[in-house]
Amino acid sequence: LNPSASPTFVQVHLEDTGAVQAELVAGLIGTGARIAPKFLYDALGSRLFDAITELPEYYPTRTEASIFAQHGQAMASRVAPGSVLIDLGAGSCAKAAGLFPVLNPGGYVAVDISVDYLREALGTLQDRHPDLPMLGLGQDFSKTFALPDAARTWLSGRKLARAPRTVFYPGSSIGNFSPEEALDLLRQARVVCQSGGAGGGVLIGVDLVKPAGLLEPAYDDSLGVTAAFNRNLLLNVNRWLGADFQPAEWAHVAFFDAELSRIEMHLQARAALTVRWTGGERRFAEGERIHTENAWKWRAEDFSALLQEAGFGPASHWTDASSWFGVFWAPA
Ligand code: AVI
Repeated sequence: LNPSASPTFVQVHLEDTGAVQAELVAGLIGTGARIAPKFLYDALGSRLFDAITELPEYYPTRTEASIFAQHGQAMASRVAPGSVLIDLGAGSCAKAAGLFPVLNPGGYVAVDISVDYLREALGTLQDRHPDLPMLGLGQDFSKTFALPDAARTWLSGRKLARAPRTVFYPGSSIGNFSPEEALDLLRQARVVCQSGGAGGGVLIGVDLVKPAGLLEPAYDDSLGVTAAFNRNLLLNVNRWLGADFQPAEWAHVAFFDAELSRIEMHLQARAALTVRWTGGERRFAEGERIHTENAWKWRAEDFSALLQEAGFGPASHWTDASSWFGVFWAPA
């Protein structure tokens, strides 16, 4: 029996319902209501996000793909062959799988909040790469990121404990963290990279600063898919809290704040209304907003400096012809 012929799955402890509810209520009752962006990604939200990536206005996904296609070989000259590719927010695993032929990893660890989401994708991928050891890790890495003991045991069992580790974080998901949070995540990623053999590092996709006229339509598209994605968060919150949000009562608002260098997404009450949930309620005035997401846009030199501040060595990066998006490599 080939021990690597089927993927292994490990689910790391998830927050309990009470803690999630307490976090939601705290965000709703304060002045300046907010709901964390993770609530955008229930089953429907994940599908809507997939649809967003195909919209004409949403340039990041296809621009990043073009950079991988054009510069994959150059990236491969930095990434140690045989390294363990640790894919953060792997989802369908498609981006990493597209790079297997050039990066030649020795193992693949797909990390996403739920192993259930990974099960199908990783199973199919394993059939296509029967000799590549694969681990699906159900982990919310947004607050703390470290490989759990079960993953380290799995790596040792496949003789990968001393293989270099490449943390792969495409899609500009790092942009949904504030600069301070991003620094913290990168520091933790470096510890993971350093815990294998020499030659580890990060390979990370970052959306770059550009005029508001290009950025804003990407977050407020003409078909209204991003608006549906944003409003769907309310349906998810209704399930978590037993709340009675009516999505139609909320307008999608997205704009670029050039000073903070970030897109902000909000939901804005179309009229005065009251939202009730089990054990509480909140009155919203007409025009009052709930802040649901930020997407920071980086200048390439600032992101290289952030990598260095996190302890990484000098970064290389590749962009498209218009410098809309950057893929960065930095050695641990
Ligand atoms: C997942 N993340 C990188 C997306 C972004 O562009 O910030 C989420 C998104 N929000 C609205 N559209 C896409």
